[in-house]
Amino acid sequence: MYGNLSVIDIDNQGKKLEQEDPAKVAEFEAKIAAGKKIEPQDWMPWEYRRQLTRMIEQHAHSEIIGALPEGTWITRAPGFRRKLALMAKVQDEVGHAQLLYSAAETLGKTREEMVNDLINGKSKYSNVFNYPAITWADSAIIAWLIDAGAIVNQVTNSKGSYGPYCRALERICYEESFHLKYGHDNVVHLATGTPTQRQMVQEALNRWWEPIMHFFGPPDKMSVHTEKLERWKVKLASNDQMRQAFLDMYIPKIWELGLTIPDPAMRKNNDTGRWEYTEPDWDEFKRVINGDGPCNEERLSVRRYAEEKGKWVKRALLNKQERYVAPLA
Ligand code: FAQ
Repeated sequence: MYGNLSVIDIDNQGKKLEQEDPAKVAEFEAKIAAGKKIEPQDWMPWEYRRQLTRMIEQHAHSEIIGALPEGTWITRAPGFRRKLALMAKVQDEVGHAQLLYSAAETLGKTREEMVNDLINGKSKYSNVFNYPAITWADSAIIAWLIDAGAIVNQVTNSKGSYGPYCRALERICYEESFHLKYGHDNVVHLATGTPTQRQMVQEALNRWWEPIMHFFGPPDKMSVHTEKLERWKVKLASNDQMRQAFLDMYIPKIWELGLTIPDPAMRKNNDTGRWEYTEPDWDEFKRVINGDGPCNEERLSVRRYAEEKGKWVKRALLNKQERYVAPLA
């Protein structure tokens, strides 16, 4: 499964936590408890390596697939200034994928293996990018609220235990905060515009609300990995805590713009301090993350096409001695 194991300890490959040397595990966990970072050359339990590889890889795939729904709006963005800004944002997202693939590679899985697992449908990526951006307002809602959700998650996790991932997240968050401002500006423009513009942005919010609620992952009671990831300070908050933090910050901002959350049950319970809402459809979530969403097929076929058509660039970069002639189509 792992093609390039030269930089990592291969002795513990595939081991369950109970099969690891307890003294090494204790030392590793003490380091994490003391707030120290784990670096690629450090000993780590196989399960930590496996979990981090899974999570960082899925995150990298999300960034690269995440460029697609908004990317389709570059040529149609209203005005030159917005075209430029959107182009820069989309370019940033692809750059985030590069940073994250590099961070995941430090754990031993090669980039080629990760890309193959993505285009063959083996790896997951964020549910939200399997929905279409039908109007310009959809692209505004993505840039504002999906980026906002991503920041809530990533600022928290950037304080985590694995050095390369945390450093990548820190840099990514700086750029995401520009994206969020850009998205907010677009939503404000539409929400304070003509009745048609207001209707357009409200309809986009209605379409995106459920995917956004899904974005933070299944409720804690259904989450498979949270317990282990929290124990090792990879996740510093649970899925429900992240969702609550997002609602706390963004529901007031959405209401401020006169927009309606498409969930009549949404309210803050002042006694518990928690937001109450209608549980989103988790069967739909499972279908979408397992390949059966509105755009899964389209997203992966675009990536397959890019991979196929870009092969000659990779060959040319990797083998500078040879001269390559770009294919015409
Ligand atoms: N989508 O046990 P848990 C962005 C899967 S970046 C798809 O709770 P965990 C930037 C999960 O993998 C967005 N699958 O999992 C941008 C697992 O399946 P597995 C991406 C999901 O890991 C903005 C199963 O469900 N961000 O948006 C999702 O503890 C605008 C059970 O779930 C990250 O990747 C989902 N939403 O918690 C780009 C951040 N949720 O692997 C362009 C890093 C869960 O067993 C435009 N990741 N699953 O087959 C994380 O923080 C965590 O992995 C969670 C999930 C919170 C996503």
